[in-house]
Amino acid sequence: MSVNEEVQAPARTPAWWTMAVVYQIYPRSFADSNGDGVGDLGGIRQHLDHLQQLGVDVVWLSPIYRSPQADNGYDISDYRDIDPLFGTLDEFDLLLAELHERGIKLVMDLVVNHTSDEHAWFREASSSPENPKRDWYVWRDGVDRGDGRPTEPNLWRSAFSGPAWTRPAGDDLYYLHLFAPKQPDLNWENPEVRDAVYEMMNWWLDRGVDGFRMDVINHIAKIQQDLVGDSTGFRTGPQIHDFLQEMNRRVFAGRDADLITVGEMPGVTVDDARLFTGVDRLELDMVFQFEHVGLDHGPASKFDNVSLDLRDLKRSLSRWQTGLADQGWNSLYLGNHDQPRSLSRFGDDGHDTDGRHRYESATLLATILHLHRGTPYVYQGDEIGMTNAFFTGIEQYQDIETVNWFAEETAKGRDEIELLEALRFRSRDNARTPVQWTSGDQAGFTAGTPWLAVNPNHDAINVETDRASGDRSIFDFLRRLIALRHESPLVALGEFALLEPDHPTLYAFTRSDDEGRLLVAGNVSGADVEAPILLEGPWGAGSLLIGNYADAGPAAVLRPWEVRVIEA
Ligand code: TEU
Repeated sequence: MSVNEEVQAPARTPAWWTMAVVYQIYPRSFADSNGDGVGDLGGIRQHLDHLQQLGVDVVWLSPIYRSPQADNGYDISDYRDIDPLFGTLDEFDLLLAELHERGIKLVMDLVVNHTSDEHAWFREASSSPENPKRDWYVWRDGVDRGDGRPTEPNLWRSAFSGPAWTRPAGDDLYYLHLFAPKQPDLNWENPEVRDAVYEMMNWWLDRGVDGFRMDVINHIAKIQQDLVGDSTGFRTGPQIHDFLQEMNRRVFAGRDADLITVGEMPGVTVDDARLFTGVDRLELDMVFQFEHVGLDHGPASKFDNVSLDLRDLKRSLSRWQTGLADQGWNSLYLGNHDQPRSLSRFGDDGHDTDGRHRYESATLLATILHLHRGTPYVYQGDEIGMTNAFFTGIEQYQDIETVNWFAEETAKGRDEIELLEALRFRSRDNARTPVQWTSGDQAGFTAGTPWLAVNPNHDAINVETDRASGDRSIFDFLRRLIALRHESPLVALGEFALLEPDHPTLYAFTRSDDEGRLLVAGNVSGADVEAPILLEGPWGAGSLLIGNYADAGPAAVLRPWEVRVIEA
């Protein structure tokens, strides 16, 4: 079958995950049960009530495999073991059983674009050019760029600074690493690599896990001629569809109805996503796309902050809604362990703003996200409105991307104050500070010293305080949004239509199906906004399904960060 062929999906029962909500746990920052300062499986097991009360259907764990932790576990040295930092396989089995008892599924992070350089496969591959595992990785000759001395095979840069190629001491060739030198890329063109990955995936599914979140999975398909040329084909090569269809046949076939698969895919377009997620193409259930989280990036890099124009965000998300309406499926997210905290990025976090509307802005953002069509992903801490870290010194940061970028830019002579300012908004560590459980010591995260500082605002922002806040609890509001998706096919599946695309602060859209319709109208600003739409057509006589102000307020004005979902 031609890989680009689009197949029209016939009407069928919607998959369970169209009504599901996923909660992402970044284990090292969730909860520490043994006082070593790093979150672990024991810590997760202590907070299962939290997840169950929130009502999420699925937990996705960022990597817990054995790893030297150069990239916090996204550098795996053994795919079939748990890193001692987090626990043991026995403890993992317990966690899985306890989640299942509560009706919660568990998704593993699958990091197979690259391994750790300490994985046995790479140790063998780098031991000699004749080693049978040599071709499991991507090796190329250096290129003479005119000075008689061979340098890297092409000009690709690592996402974590420096060239994407390293020549080990004593070796003639360079190996490819799109991320850190400690994360060598696997060679997916080699069928032995694919066999080994599929076997490992089956091993986890046989153990009982319910699916995979696949790290940079579109990077497994490189455009081969570009590996020695200087163009940009390090991802989404045409063979990607063959790889994913093969994976589907070899791993998911026969059990896919119970599973959930999501491919993380930087740079993919709506058209790509239609192919990856069209039901009859048998590739993936959904993808994480990056368009909407790139809108506030300047031309230089992700650290180049430009202010977000809400109109761009609305148009972007709306294009994905429309593009995947008849084929494929959206994942919905505003933040994760790589992105700034969504409240700091889009809301009123009390830092450069006055913070009076932290509750309203957090609930507004959640409502907009959860009322789109797709599967929503909640990142740990968002359920209580956690904010960026706002570190002030480079020594406070741990993230490899942050640390390397700062060193590279200071070496170019850039002003440190300016760099720190950029990190304050963009460093991945903003989302990685420990979950704030209480107002007490280390926010109740650990009895020891946390691997990354707890945000000082934990005295006010923490699970205990939020849950005692009555009708101003963000957790409780989110719980209601999640329940709404479970109860309402209209919320899960209804058709999406954007209203007021050119309005700079009003975010309005409708959802509709044969049985009913909803209007979502939100004020993405700290000032009142006129919203005549609230009185137009059927909406004036509609009823409020959920909103984030306790009293009714003016009929056609939305107050600061107010959102209303109206049923007509
Ligand atoms: O991230 C891939 C990715 O493209 C980026 O979001 C990345 O985090 C980086 O910020 C680019 O600027 C995935 C994981 O989510 C991330 O944590 C890993 O570091 C990365 O892959 C490598 O495994």
